Amino acid sequence: MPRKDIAVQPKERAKPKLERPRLYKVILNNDDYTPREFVTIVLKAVFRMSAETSNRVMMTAHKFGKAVVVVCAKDIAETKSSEANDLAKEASFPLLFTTEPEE
Ligand code: TYC
Repeated sequence: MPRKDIAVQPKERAKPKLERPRLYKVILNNDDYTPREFVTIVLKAVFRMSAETSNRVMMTAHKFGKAVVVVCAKDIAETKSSEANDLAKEASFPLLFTTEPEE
């Protein structure tokens, strides 16, 4: 039989809820010099995009100034972005990928 003289306290949460780690966007920035084909080559090689997707993302940056390439964990965003920037540097193009936290 449950005792009526003892107030039962709700159990403290054993596992405090963890904040989800913030996600990061990799941004493709437009410039006037990098050939369109080179941009799509980098998108396919580094971000494993299909020809169709890489062309769509490249054209978005070309028309609007920038395009979101991928949203992922910070370390992956930074690694992919530097890999892509390294390819651009090797080829002496000013193509630039940047990362920023998602709102
Ligand atoms: N604007 C470049 C050109 O006309 C092509 C380009 C597209 C460059 C997207 C960068 O992120 C970029 N050759």
